[in-house]
Amino acid sequence: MHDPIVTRYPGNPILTRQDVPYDVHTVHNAGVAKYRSVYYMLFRSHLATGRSIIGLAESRDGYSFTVRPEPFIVPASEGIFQKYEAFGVEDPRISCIDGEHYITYSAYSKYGVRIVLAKTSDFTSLERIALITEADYRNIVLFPEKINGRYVRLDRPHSEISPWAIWISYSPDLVYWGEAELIMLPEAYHWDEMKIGPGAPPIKTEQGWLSIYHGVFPTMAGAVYRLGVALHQLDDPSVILGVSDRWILQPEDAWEVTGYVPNVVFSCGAVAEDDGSVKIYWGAADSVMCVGTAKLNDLVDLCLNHSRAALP
Ligand code: M1P
Repeated sequence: MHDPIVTRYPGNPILTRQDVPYDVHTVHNAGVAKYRSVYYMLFRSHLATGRSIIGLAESRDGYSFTVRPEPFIVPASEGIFQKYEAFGVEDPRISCIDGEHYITYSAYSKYGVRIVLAKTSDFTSLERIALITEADYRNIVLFPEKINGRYVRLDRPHSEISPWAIWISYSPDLVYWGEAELIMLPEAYHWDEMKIGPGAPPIKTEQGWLSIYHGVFPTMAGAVYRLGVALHQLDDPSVILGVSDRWILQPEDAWEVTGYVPNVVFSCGAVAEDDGSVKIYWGAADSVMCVGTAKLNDLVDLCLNHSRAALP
């Protein structure tokens, strides 16, 4: 038996629907950013309609969060965003680039799922910038700095005929994206064989960009969502230096195994700390929020020394 790579916080789950001062049925799939010593968590919640909104919670230690009295993002009531957010907003990620906090989230409507780019400077007001994909895309993460003068993102388009895999693309201005390229595939008869998708925004390490992703395995009792890691080359993140052959986290705790969607751990956010550790946040069973810690060096080592092929 391997030692756990991720050490679960003993106080999990750290956020549940009971902590939210308005009526929601779940709390999950949160993007998290640390800014001026405060952890900001944007979390998704299902309403009684089955549609989702996004709330905001704050913390001084990354474990104990207080939820703001009102939701932070609800479907837009006017303009182009109203048309594409009508069925709800989901799975936010936060990337801090040049002092601005950019948020990418899924916008659902009868036209499919697209990604909205928004920004906030203070986690009080929100400015929607643009819809940055067509339908059907989910799981978009922005790299936290420009690389070779361009913004870079990972994403996960999905269709009936293509594998649900991780792609990369580039932008001069965060709005117009291009030069898309498939860089990582699920591997057949492997823990991530059914589909994969980017999780938390990539973290810069000396050896490369560390990307936490989710991989899905089909079973007779339904899909199992686990987390894995990949390492991208610093000056050209389309080059994957290694993908860990083993997962770093799988559903084990009771609230990960049962809930709104059973057997799911799903990350949209991780915070690298000054001591070389990383706090990884995950939604458990699409129901509650959890956190655990890992050493960045251990995750990099898994990618480089216990690798499988990125494009098997
Ligand atoms: O229910 C598990 C997850 O399923 C979807 O994720 P993906 O498209 O990457 O498989 C999303 O609905 C996600 O929000 C959800 O947690």
